Amino acid sequence: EHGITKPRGHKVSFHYNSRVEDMHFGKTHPMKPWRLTLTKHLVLGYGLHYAMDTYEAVSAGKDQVRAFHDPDYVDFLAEVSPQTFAGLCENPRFAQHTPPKHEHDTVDLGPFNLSTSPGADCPVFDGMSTYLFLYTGATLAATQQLTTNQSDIAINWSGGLHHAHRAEASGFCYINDIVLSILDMLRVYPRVLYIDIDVHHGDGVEEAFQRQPRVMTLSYHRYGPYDETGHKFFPGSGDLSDVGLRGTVGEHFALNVPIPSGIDDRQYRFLFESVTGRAIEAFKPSAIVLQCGADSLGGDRLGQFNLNIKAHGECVSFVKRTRLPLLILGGGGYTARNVARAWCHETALATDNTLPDSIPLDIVPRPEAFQGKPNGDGKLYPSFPRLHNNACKDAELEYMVKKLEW
Ligand code: TV7
Ligand code: CA
Ligand code: ZN
Repeated sequence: EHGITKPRGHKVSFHYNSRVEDMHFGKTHPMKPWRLTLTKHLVLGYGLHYAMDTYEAVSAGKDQVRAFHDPDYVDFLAEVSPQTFAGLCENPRFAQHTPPKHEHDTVDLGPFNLSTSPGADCPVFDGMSTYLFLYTGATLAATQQLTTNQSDIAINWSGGLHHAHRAEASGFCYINDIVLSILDMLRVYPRVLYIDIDVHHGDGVEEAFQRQPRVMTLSYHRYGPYDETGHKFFPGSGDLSDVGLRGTVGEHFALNVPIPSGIDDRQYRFLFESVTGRAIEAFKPSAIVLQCGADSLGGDRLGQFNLNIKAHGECVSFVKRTRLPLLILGGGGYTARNVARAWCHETALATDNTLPDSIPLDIVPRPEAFQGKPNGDGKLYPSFPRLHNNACKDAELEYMVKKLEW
């Protein structure tokens, strides 16, 4: 008996393809797609799939991605792999997109800010094209589910990659699935509100719609110098005075809430509810896209906020209470088991379920999870380096033995 019930009065759809799990950005890179494996295991372990329609995502088409991205960039992303990268860099059509070299650069950057150097934010890795077009496909399917009135809430935890620009990868993001989704939504909804609770500024989405009064972007993020060297927290934009492109009709349709490190639940809840509430009142959106980056949680490897899962989830509940068509996306999140706990909890909130403190069903490891996969550097890494040794046991332990914080 799983105890999970279908939500009353609304329909939720869940979009996912397990093929995104096998990807490796590189051995020390903070972005770990297996956090999605963990999330899936918790969602299924709790039986939350009984409360939603689940869809296996298919890859987005190149034409769909061209709705926002530069056609050269789309071709490059579709063809690139560690094997083809050097050859593609020689092609003049792509070489013209190579940024000029800076003396302080620690890594060699190729076209579109992509790189095969270790330490790059946006590395070229094995299976990368598959990964990019799949997370985008999942977001577009989720979007279609909403625009055709087949779901009231649609979820894609593998999406939410808010830094990607028209012809440039940035901050672990290659295809901006959020921009593509909002462009689709604008065909049917008069106004779309984008809310971003990732600890980083949602710069790619803001920039894409800086002249568009039918889209309001609202990002909450860490902002300001973060160490003695004067370096700014990535990407360094999103000041309070940044309100959309001045002198255009888009002015005042971007909102930014810059926040110092260490913000706690109470302070964040106050900010989130007052600013978001007022934005909804004034803008009267017809649909909402919520990017739920989990790097705003306390203890995140990259983040500097101090939120508990409960407060993070309250953002989802607050937005859900508007009863507007809602697209829920993932994003950042670098302490994998906290990411999984948060997104599983938020899947429960979306479906009006309250999770018990223990997982009622056994989490069964898949046999293929034990097979390694060669990475871009030719080395063999285990597909799920921690899942079957630590992480899921951690999750089981933390859920079943220790009481949850909420
Ligand atoms: C949405 N922070 C994405 C957030 C993107 C943050 C950055 C790293 C990082 C990259 C690594 C790595 C890292 C421990 C952390 C100015 C730089 C400094 C590369 C080392 N370890 C999201 C992007 C951010 C790559 N980038 O919003 C390989 O940290 O600060 C920067 C830029 C230049 C490049 N160097 C970092 O959450 C999904 N990168 C280890 C290996
Ligand atoms: Ca943000
Ligand atoms: Zn982030």
